[in-house]
Amino acid sequence: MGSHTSLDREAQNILRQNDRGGYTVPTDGLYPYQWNWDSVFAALGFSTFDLPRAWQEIHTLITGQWDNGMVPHILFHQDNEGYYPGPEIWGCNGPIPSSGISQPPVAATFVRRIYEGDPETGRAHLEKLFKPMQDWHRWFMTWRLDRGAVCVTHPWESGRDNAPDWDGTMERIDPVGVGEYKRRDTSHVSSDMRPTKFDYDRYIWLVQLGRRLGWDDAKLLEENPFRVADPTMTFILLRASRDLAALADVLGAPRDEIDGWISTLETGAASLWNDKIKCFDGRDAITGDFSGSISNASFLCWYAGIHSDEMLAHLHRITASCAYGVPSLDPRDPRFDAKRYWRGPVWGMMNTMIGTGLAEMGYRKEADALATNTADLISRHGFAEYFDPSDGTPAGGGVFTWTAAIWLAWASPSARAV
Ligand code: 9WN
Repeated sequence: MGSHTSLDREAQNILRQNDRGGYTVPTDGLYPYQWNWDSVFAALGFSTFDLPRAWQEIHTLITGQWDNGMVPHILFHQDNEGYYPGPEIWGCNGPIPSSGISQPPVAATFVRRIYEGDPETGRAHLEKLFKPMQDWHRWFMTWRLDRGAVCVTHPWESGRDNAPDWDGTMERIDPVGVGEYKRRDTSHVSSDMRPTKFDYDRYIWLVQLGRRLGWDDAKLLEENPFRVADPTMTFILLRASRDLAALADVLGAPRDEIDGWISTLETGAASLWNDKIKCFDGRDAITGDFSGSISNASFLCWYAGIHSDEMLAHLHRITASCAYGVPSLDPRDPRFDAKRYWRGPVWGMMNTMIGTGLAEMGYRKEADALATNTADLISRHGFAEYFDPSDGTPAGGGVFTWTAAIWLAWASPSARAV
């Protein structure tokens, strides 16, 4: 186990190493492009030691914004054979070759935090970024609501690709005509840590559907069988809208529209409560069925400013049941799979949002315990993409950007000393 200052240096080196000039890849090989929420976490990490580079990361992300306000989940700045599906499969027409879906909008929250760290230099950046972020939020509010909760139209959009939240919906999709394709992910990482072929056929089929419909939101709303109200998106957009409203105040911009979104999203968040399992849960917007899962996204409620004693009880029970929390799925769930991606492993960036929410809502003890536990995990097992919650075995990609970033900004003892 290294000292925390040498780990701080190692984390900085990872960010530098994954920097491709203006944007950061999540990890070399497995993910060779700019991913949306990874990039915002990268900016947060950079802000601890290189502020101009942090701002540059966000500006580069925004260069990919579509005319309708959507900010894509992947920007394909350069060709690379190592990832499938690439830009030619997505067939999008944005300003930069991209995917046709978005990802959880963590930007306004971390832009606010970076700005508040140095308002003097941050002001000019804020002036440029505020409108694009508001346009992006408006796009979600226009196209993605179900009873006020935010829906995803592809599992990749939630950022929790193979979470059990989508199982019921995925089962109803017949990926007819998907054809032959060659996955690249399993040439970088063992297949038992990745989504199954069942999932991948449907991921690709949904991309083909979007492309056929020209990524037209109105047509997708009618024809896409995948539409799930997602706790990740809903809690993150709610939280980010509160931060956007605070930024509007800083700039003296009107905030009425944003306040309206906040109250709609509060109703939406409440609609994700599954009383059967006493937990916030994913809900199929077409059938109305809940997925019945207690996931790490369920615990983003505090990050969104929502108190819940029942969620606190789940958190205590689950974190007591494994060496490293918060697992992406309740270990008691029969679908739990300790190394398979979003069906069990621990993700440091999710812990950062959960811990931030806990601290802000006054659960100091739980917040500190989670940060200490995550710091212990990373110092013993490295900067992996995700980890087995039972013993910390690193899984997925190595030398991972967002794990390094959250070390620097949240988990490291140096981050907590400030
Ligand atoms: C698809 C980059 C991304 C993360 C997601 C994570 C994973 C991609 C994949 O990697 O998804 O977007 O190919 O598996 O699930 O959250 O942004 O790190």
